[in-house]
Amino acid sequence: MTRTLPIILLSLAAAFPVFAGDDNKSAICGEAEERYVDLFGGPSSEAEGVVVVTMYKYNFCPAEITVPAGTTVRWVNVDKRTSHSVLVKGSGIPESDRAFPEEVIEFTFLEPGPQDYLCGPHWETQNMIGMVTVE
Ligand SMILES: [Cu+2]
Repeated sequence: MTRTLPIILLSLAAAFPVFAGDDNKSAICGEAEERYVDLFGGPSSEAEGVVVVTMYKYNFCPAEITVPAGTTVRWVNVDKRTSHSVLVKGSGIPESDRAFPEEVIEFTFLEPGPQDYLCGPHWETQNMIGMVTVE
């Protein structure tokens, strides 16, 4: 019996990416950036007038950013099939519509301070949450 335990643990880790370590998360975000470049023809850091956060495999990439007040964040869904939303907690703005693959959601951050946000369909089951610190 005990010999099968490591296999069970491995398959649990595969089934629940929420338990994935930081290494796995940065690999996912690396993949997300590759998807972004394929779809939009250049790196996400070169998007004009906005700061891009990709949404991929139940992660926001990067999950935490710091921006000056007045910055528009553009969340870009680079997944192949999954749709995501953005809800900026405490903003008084309702949850966004779902963004399907290659669609975007934008939000302009005016209030200084840390602002938590989440993906409506995935924050609970996949821990899909992020934070924007506004300076
Ligand atoms: Cu999501």
